[in-house]
This record gives sequence, structure tokens and C-alpha cells, in this order.
Amino acid sequence: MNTQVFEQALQNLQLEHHQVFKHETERATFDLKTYLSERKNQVEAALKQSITVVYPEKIYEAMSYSLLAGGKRLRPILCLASCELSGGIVEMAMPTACALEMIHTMSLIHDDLPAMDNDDYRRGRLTNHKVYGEDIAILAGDGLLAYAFGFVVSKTKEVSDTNLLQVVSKLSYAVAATGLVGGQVLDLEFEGKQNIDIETLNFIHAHKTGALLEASVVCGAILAGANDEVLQRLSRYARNIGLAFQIIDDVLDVTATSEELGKTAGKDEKAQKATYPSLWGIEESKRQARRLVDEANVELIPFQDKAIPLMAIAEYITNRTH
Ligand code: GRG
Repeated sequence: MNTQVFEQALQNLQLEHHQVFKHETERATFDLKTYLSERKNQVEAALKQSITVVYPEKIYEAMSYSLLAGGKRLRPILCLASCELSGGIVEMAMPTACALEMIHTMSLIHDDLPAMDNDDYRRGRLTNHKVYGEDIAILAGDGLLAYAFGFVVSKTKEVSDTNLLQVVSKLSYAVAATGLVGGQVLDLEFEGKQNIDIETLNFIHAHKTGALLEASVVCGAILAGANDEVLQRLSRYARNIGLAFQIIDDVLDVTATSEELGKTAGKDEKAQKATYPSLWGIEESKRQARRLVDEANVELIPFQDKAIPLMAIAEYITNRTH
């Protein structure tokens, strides 16, 4: 990492690189690709075990169809990384990591419905309602959402009840009208309207996309018993990467193919959605995403070497191709 904002922050703090990253070699040799792939495999294995198909099979199959359809598993991985940064271990955070993916998947199932974004493809396969019908797709989403909360409570081990309650509360507000639902309502309201200002666009995405990403990072730290100062820092990191993530999502909708994305590309323009590229253009959008990632990583400086995975994930967010 060698970007202006980050370097400037080090200068302001009168710190040299080697003072932040005590084990420069560890940082230089950190292999994000291997890290992400190992974490993803752990999450996939836990998700596979999370749902047992029983009677009435149809609904469990519909839930599993979308939950086990791949995806980057970014939210669970952020949760695990944040838990480890805060001194916890992967096992403490895995049930919450799975619940985050259940909630995220339910939001994708509902987002793809004809009444919302109306899409036929997601994660490289037909959307849930295209396979199971709208009625079952709505119920599969409902089933995943409700199950996620029970799963966290019943499966989490070695975490105090107080911390667990805080996690449940955080997840709830990230989903509710204070989070995803509120963001989606405004997103629908502004569809086809070009007179949106940047504050409203930011509000939509801070809620629709950012809230669950922030909950992913903060819940990992809560599970590990992090103090308020750490939680605040990680929350600012996550809010910045959340917006950067959405900016790049909008850019990829213009620049990537449907095959690369595993969903229909070019949808935003077709739906006449106001997006970051439509407000700023592609190049400025990328610059803004870069700036947000730098600002996110500045928050992690005090954690020194322990922050290497989260810093690398923030970098990945701006460089990703799908
Ligand atoms: C949550 C109760 C409740 C209802 C849902 C439909 C809805 C309300 C909200 C929409 C939320 C939504 C779909 C936001 C978009 C977030 C986003 C950028 C998704 C893509 O995430 P990736 O790229 O996808 O991480 P993968 O497939 O890799 O997991």
C-alpha cells in the first residue's frame, strides 16, 4: 500500500512504515488470494452444515439453493477477520458469520423479485423465484432471515450473553428500516429519477449496502470483547469500505460483463438508476473509491500487524472484477 492519504496519515502521526508494521516481511508476504480462499472454504463448510433439509423439503431446498450458490462471502470473512484483529478466534465468530451470509442472501432473493429489481440471474444461476416461484422465494427469504437470528443465539460458544445480545441488536438494526430496508425503500423511490443529490445517494447506499458490511465488521469485534474505542474505529473503517464497495459495484455494472458478474450487467442504466458513475463518471468514481479505502485503512493504523488482513480486504474492494 503506498497511497497518498495513507502516507500522509503516517507523516502526520510522525510514524515510519516499519513502526506500524513491525513485521514488514509478514506484511509484504501476506497473500490475500490464499487468505480469502481459505476463509471462504471454512465459511462454505459451516454454511453447508447450517441447514438440514427436512419436511416440508421444498422450502429448505429453496433456502439452500441461494445460500449455497457461492458468492464472495465477503461479509462472513470481514466478521472473522475483525474478530481475530480484536483478539478473538474464528470459532467464536463463525455462527455470526453464517448468519450474516443468511441475511445477505435473503436480501438478494428479495431484491431479485419482480416487485423489486426483477432479475433472472444471480451468482451465475437462475434467481430463486425463477426456480421456485415468487411465493416460495419470498418465504425462502423470510425463512433465512428468521433462522439467522436463532442460529447466532443457539450456536455461538465462548461469548458472554451481554456481547451476544449486542450482536443480535446490531444485526437487527442493520436489517431494519434503520438499515437495509430503509435504503431499499429510497432506492425504489428514486428509480427513474435523475434529480438525486449525492447526499441522498450516499444515504441509500450507506443503508442498503453499508449497514450490513458495518455490522459484519463490528459484530466480529463485539464477539471478541473489543472496547468502545476499537469498535468506533472499526465502524469508521467499515462505513468507508461500504461506500467504496458500492461505488465499485456501480462501476462494474457499466464496465463488466454479465458472465464476470454472474448477474445481468448494465441494469442500472436500463432502470434509469442514478449511480456514482452517472453522477461523477467512471474515473472520478474510481478515485473516490480509492480515497475511501485509504481513509478506511488510516483507521487501522493503531492495530499494526494485526490489521494486515482487513487492510488487504479494503484494497481488494477497489480492485475487484466481480
Ligand atoms: C433485509 C428484510 C430485508 C429485506 C430486503 C431487498 C432489500 C430489502 C434490500 C436490498 C439489499 C441489497 C440487495 C443490496 C445490494 C448489496 C450488494 C452490493 C450486493 C452484492 O453483494 P456481493 O457483491 O454479492 O458481496 P455476492 O454474491 O458476492 O455475495
